[in-house]
Amino acid sequence: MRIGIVFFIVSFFSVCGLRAQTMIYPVPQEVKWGRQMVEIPATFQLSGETTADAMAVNLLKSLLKGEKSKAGKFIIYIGKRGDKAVRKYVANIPQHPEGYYLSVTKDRIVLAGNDERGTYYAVQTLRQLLQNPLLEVEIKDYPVVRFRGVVEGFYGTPWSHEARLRQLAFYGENKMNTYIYGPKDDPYHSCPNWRKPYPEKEAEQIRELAEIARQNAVDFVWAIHPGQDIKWNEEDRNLLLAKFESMYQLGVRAFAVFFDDISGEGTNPERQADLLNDIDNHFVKVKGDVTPLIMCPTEYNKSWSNPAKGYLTTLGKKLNPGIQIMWTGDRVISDITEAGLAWVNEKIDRPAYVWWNFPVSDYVRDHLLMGAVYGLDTHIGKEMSGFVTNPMEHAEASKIAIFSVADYTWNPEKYDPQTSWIAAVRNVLPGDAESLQVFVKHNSDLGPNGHGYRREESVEITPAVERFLMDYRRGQWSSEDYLMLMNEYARIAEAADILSMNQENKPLIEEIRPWLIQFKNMGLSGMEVLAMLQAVDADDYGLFMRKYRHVKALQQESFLIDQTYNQNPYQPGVKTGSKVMRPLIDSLFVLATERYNRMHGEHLDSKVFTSPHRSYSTVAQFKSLPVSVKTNRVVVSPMLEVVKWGAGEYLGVELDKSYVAKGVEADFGVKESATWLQLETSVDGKSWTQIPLSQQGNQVKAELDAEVRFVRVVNKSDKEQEAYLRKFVVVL
Ligand code: V0N
Repeated sequence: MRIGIVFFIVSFFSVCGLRAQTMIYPVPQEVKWGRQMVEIPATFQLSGETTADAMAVNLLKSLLKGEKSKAGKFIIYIGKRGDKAVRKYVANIPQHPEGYYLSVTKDRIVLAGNDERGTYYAVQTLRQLLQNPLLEVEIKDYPVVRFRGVVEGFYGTPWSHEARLRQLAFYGENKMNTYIYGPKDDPYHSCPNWRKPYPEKEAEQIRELAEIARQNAVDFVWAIHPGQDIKWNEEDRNLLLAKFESMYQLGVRAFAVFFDDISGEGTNPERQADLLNDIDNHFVKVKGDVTPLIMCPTEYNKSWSNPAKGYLTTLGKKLNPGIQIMWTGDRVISDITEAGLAWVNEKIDRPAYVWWNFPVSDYVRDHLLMGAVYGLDTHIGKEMSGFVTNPMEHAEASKIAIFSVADYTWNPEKYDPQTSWIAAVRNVLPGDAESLQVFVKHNSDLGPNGHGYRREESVEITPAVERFLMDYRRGQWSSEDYLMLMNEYARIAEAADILSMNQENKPLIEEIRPWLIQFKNMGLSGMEVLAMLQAVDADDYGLFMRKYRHVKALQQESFLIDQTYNQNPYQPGVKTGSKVMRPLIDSLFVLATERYNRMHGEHLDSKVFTSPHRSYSTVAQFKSLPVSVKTNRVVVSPMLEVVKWGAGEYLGVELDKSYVAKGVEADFGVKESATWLQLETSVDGKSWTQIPLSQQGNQVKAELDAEVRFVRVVNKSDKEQEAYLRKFVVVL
């Protein structure tokens, strides 16, 4: 074949290959690839650097290796609409806020923004193009959703200052323009200290965050959470304005007021609206350089809204038009749908500013939520004014979801959950993307939880898992399924070790290390349980006993890991592969052991080792509450949500055998719980002994000095009670 054709074919496929590699995220609105490779020469001209956005110019210079020179043939034009340097290209710039035109040809690069942020985003796109050999390209791009980013709004340990600095750089790279600072457990954000200025150290950190945000084209929004104890008077209004003023002095130019998760007078919508309009009229509008005020309503999701009361319509009618109203969807944790937005937008008389409670995990703290971002309608970009994701307390691990939220909010119509997820993994850990992909596949579901929100997990291997389990129960299995499962568990064990040694993103590895330890245990356990099956099938007693003992030891190790790490007071412990891969191991262990016992008349214990004690209840919300052991205390995991405790219903603990217990300590979040609660103990679960409870504030306790195996609290009143499960401990 003539060499010319060969060359053409080779270059054609290499160009396609390049395009696939140089996928740009967020996915741009319009990309036209050329055929020619482009080489930026050692010397080039830079036109517009004195008038273009300083951040954009700084970023551009950091990307270029060669030298600026007047004599350079190759010219780089940078500027925004109206700047002389890009005058010739202004017709190509999209007429959208933060839009830009980027073109790369053999003798020039044009970076033309519709505004300063657009210019900055053009350079961020060029940064991605330069990660591969440069091809001719013409891009016209802009974001569909106006405010895009993250709300640090979770319960639990707030992110560290260093983690926040890394986040801001990540948002700049992914064209997110909003970071809302609102950690529920920061006392200067919420009550009691929202009225007080930050102490010196924290103030300096806020100042630095506001500055670094600006350098990454991110609005640093400082949120205040005054609702739980605010008084609707002049004094508190002035204190709030003074706090905003002190934040303004620290460089903050964007503000929010949250009224979520409060009770009492602070929930009054008329008062809320008056306060916000005051802030808008006497602070935001007066300053002139502050972005639109954001508020989070008390009724922040449809399931909590009572249209008859007119809370949302009151806000919609009274709040100044420019004020943004946040919304989590049809429920606290919810997909974001066209119908759901239509419902709320009509009531608040403006496009909602979405607060998406994913991947936040403060109600399932033993799980990592690193799965794909999905459940977001792709045709509603214009129905929302903003979209911020509420992440996990694990900042680096949250980047998987944050990356895809950036992708979705920039260009919802072109968003694809799977490709975005894979790109997110590659972006967060380029060096070990394959191992991280294995890890996130099996760390995405939440397990059973009070919100009933679930996620896909272990999707590709699930058909083989279900087929194999069904076959094995019938007494046979297919060897290709067996090998597929063995291989998946091997991949899990490999990934755990490879990731734990990764040096590329150490903060990420430190965050997920407990889950890596548990992941390794699971990989090994899966391989060894499958080996157990093989030994039963081969009727090899010696081999079976070896594997059986090893799996039992691994089960105890897994329990120990779960008891040792991440011991928060709500969902302590470390769960991984909890939807598919761990349950399969437990099922196969029981089936293989029982089959072995039948074949050999043995009585090996086929129970999977987990917590020696368990909780049980007739209250729906108390179903399968985790129980953990802390030295001599048997602790039922607390819950955030308010609980409806029906008459006669009970919450109990069953110990693995009877003990002489010392006492019970509890807190049900209300002062008079001892009047309607009855404490009972039993050895056999049939005859019960009533035990007097003493109450001090919300704390109730009882002394015991008796043989017990069951301990329960019963609602002995004749009506449903409201309470919170703050603490329920049996002291042995
Ligand atoms: C859950 C649950 N929300 C909170 C926090 C938290 C998130 O991170 O942001 C998810 O757990 C508030 C929120 N604001 C828009 O979403 C609130 C809850 C349920 C019942 C309650 C109290 C809190 F009684």
